[in-house]
Amino acid sequence: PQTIRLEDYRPSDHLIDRVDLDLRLSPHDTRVTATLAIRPNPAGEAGAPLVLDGDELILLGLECDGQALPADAFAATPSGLTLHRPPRRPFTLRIETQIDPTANTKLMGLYRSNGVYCTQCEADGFRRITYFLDRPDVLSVYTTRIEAGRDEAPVLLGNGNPGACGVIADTDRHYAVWHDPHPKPAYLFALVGGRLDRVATRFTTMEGRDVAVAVYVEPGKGPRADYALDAVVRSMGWDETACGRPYDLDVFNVVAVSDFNMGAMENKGLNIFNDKYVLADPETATDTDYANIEAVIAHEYFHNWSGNRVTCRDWFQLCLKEGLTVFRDQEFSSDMRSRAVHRIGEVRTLRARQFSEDAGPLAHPVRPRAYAEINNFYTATVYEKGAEIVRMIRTLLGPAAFRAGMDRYFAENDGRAATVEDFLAAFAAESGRDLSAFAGWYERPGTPRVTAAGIYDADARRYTLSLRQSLPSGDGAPLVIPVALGLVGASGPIEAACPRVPDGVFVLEATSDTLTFEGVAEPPVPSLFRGFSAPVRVEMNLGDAERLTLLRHDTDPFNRWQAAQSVAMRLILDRAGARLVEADEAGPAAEAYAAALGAFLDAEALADPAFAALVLALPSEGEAANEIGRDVDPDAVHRARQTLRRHLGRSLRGRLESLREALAQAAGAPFSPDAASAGRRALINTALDLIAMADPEAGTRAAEAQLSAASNMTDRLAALAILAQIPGKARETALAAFGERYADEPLVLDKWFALQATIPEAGTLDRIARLRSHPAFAMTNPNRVRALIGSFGLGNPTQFARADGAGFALLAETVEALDRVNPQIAAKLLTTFGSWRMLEPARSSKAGEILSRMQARPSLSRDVADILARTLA
Ligand code: BAL
Ligand code: ZN
Repeated sequence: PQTIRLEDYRPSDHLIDRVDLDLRLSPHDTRVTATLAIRPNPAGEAGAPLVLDGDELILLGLECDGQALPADAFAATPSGLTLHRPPRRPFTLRIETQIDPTANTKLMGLYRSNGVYCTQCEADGFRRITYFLDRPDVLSVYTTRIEAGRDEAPVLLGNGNPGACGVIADTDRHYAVWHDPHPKPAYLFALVGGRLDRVATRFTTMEGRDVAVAVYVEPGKGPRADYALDAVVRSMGWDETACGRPYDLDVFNVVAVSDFNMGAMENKGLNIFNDKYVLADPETATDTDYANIEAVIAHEYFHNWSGNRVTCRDWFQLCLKEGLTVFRDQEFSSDMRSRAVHRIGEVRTLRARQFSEDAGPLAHPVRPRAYAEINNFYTATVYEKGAEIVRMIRTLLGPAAFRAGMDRYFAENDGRAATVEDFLAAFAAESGRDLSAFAGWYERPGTPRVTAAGIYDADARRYTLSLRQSLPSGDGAPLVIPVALGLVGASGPIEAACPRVPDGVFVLEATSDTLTFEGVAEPPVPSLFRGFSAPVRVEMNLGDAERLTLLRHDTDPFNRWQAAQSVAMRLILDRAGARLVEADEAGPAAEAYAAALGAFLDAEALADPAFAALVLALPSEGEAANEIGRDVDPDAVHRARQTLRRHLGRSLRGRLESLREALAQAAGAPFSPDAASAGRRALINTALDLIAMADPEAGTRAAEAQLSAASNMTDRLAALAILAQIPGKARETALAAFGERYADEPLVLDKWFALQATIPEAGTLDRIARLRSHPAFAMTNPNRVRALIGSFGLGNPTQFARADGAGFALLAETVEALDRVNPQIAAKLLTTFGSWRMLEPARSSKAGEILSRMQARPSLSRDVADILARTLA
């Protein structure tokens, strides 16, 4: 495939100021008439041909300034339309195309989801609707007329504000006109037509604009949209109070559809969502679902400024809108919930997804320099590491200069397609700080490593801390790394003087540096990267006792959690490294760890159950594998982690049972999805999980009781998840009953698919084969595929990376079959192979063989071919 490079960027030779679209929706024969007001771009090449993008289009008509064009004046194929000699002045092009939304299983462009017409145009779906300059730096004002059968599509929605609507005389059809006054790139175009229920409210902006806010869902699901609607209103309020950003149209619509490639899409004034991130009630949604809905609703809404009002010049700048908007939604969720708990969740996600991506063959800079298929760059690196970069800017500048920089960025770039340089320039201007070295974070792939070493001189009451940074990509200028830090002693925080750590943040700008703290009265333990102040791996030779001092006494909740994680990780790695097989020998270090957790629970669990649940949770097998980095045996990692869990369960059993009782009383009824209630449920269920590890029989009984008594999906699913890990009749009975109970609830069945796909047993492959024939499973629905096959690849390391290669084969077969239906999702699924090279030789050679066989197949999509080539490189 052709490689597109950042260095080759050139402005478009033409601009399109206005777009008038007329779409006559019909299941197999939709007609699109686009009337485009085009002019030469003064910044482009004079007299250049007009080259419009297309993808699987049928051209029915073409006129320039009202005249049909002679055959030698243009060339049209399904994938492009070229005017060889376009006028050198403003002109109007009228293009009529024909498309088949029902046949569109790629879910890009205009398609039908459960009978609802909807669109997805980012990154390059608009060219599947009409021929266009489908690039983000061409901004146009759109007026859209949508026409459809009244019965088939009583609701017709477009971008912007509603205009005229009515029935078409003597037909069963009607129409609606929408006008969006804000110039936008084509990727933000959207329309919806279908039979949908509406829940609505109103919001008055800080500027006094009265906005009609609505969420549209499939008929009958209205009550499940209330939480999402509330999240929209809270997002609108937060963006005003926290960021000074008001909404700018008279309506804001959210539509939930069941077939969607992404989580959701920020189309101007008409956000289209994967229904998984809208629909919620206690019977069908877990606490995690509620939190995700809140976050994704906020994310898409916040794009209205960070993405829509200020968009990206080209797709290399994707992090400009995505990293920034993730940062904004993280801040929103932190304000709505517990900041510390949320931060830990963000870092767990980053480490699980981004650190592994950065350590494997798909590693790329936050701002990539080249791509063959842009859809493959909607990655954890662009999103999550991109958000960490914005967070580091705030840490470096402080909140006031950061806010001023954001305000300047929006003011200077409103209505423009901007670059990372524009973003950094706004902060540099406000803070007076040179950010050119900091910009390295956008350019350098790989997770930096910071190695720390400390020396305490008791006589001088001096502590010396050395820090050294290194990047996997070897040489190059050092990065600018904000290190939030402090010192902690045996009985609490230590106040010590170090002028180079103002406000608790040292900025590591050189490859190595040394800090000296004076007046340190006792041997300190350094608490480094408080709040995870930079996306780095930290190495310091601290003993367990020192780390457990941090768990007890650090003032930074993130590092308290991190301390417990680090001890657990070392215990898992030691055991996995020795490839110990005996089941129950935990050892004295594990005893000390369990004792520290016990003391922590006694002191704090009831005061902050959500935090306690996180402290009790061990690092995942994937994280442990990443930490090992090479020659990984997933079975050894699994056994090591299970042994430690079992040990914790046995050591803490009495406490865990008392906690469950105390928390159950406090949980109360009715169900509320608020963070405090969710935290109590999290600890209740984490405790049950450990109890079941210690005593599977008692765990089974307790899980069965919880399953039948549960008043909400969080408790029900947690109980089922515990049963799913314990082989036997109870498991099969519970799984079958759950499957029957929710046979008509696809989003709940997704949880059921995922639970079964992640059972770490040899029989799971057969189970998945059976579930692929389940009536609810469909290769055409991305959520189903992600639930059953994606969860297997991402969440079942022992079976995906089976020594016989059968797990890899299952994934590969699915990718090949899916590639003919939906290449974008097929390529995403294939990224589960990202860590194949770090496996021990027998497993990695099996993976390599299977990937190479796939690469030899003819007619792979560009999406899959690109991931394959990079994975095998
Ligand atoms: N822009 C694609 C979906 C999202 O990140 O909001
Ligand atoms: Zn986004």
